[in-house]
Amino acid sequence: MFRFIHCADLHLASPFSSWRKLRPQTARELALAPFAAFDRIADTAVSEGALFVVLAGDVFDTSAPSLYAESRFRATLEKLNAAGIRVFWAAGNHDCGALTNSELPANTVRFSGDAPELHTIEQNGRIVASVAGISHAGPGERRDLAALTDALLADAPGFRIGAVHANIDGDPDYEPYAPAPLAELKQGHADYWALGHIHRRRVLCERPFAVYSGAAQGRGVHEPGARGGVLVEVDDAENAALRMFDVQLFRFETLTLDRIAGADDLPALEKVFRSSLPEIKEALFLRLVLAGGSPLNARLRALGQEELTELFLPALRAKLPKADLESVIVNTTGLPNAARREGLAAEVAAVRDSLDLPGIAAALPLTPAELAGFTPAEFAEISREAEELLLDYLAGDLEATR
Ligand SMILES: [Mn+2]
Repeated sequence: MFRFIHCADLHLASPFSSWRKLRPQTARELALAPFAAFDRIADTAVSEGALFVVLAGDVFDTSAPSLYAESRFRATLEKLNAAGIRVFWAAGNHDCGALTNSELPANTVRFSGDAPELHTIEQNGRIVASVAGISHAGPGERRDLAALTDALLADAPGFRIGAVHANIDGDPDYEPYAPAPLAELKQGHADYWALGHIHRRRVLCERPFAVYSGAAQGRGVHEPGARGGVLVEVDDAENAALRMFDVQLFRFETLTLDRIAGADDLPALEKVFRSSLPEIKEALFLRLVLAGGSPLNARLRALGQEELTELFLPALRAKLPKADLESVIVNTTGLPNAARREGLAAEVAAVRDSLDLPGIAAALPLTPAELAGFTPAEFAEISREAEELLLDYLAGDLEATR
């Protein structure tokens, strides 16, 4: 039995630039989080007795990482080196030019961008695994890196791992770098494809495994949830078992409150907010979205971002002490004007009474049998809903009803 760890998309030295202006201290904390996340992955490798770690690209956010970023990365590689854990790094679109000509710690292989390489891993003097991979040669990689890598695995000994940063099966949310169809991976020689590029955790298939570990630290509300790496345990019959483990220092989540029409003052709105909060006890950055009709619409819209954050932070902290607000988005609309609505009600009722309902029913694309399927109570309900809808349209903001 042996274990290895697969991770990807660390995006070390990601700038978090959108935070800098408003909250420089927070920007600093966020910028350090990916380094700490990688360090936690290394700690997991050590504590789980992993033989090696596969980095499937976008280790750095940039091909020209700062000396600080490089030194933090090297420190973690050295920690793995000291524990006798090897590291295989297949660079992606973001880090294709990073540390290409630098000497790395003795445990670390950075795959070339020119041609795939194959390395074997021994345990107690016996080869238990082969790792093949190739880096992106430059930004905008269009070669089928999986196919190139697979060719090397054909006669490789032990459990076979292919490491590439690639868009498998053309995920439209991500750039089409190193594209390859999943069918090709399934028919190839690998037992496990360690993939990077897609930031969500995803097991594309088993036998062989084709796995996106996802990013190790979310970088905004577009990357919500728990994140980390994959611990793979391979038994002596080369059956693999996967365990996703979390390392993120912060989580990002979005909470949308779109039923706040009844909250007509601040305490009422705070109460809805508190009771809707997720039970996430760890460090959390929450985006609060207020939507739908609200009697507080105009007063909410009058506030700036800083004021909104200050307004809701105490209620958030009261329930989740480690949470912070990423932002508060006000997408509310006004409630339909009550007085105007009342004035229109009689007119709408008069229209309803003048309608030739049997005639309308006959014109519907329904058979008499289908129409007969509605009970009188259901007809009354449909009629009432239609009336409300018409009143909303006539008296209020159209969006308030959608
Ligand atoms: Mn990435």
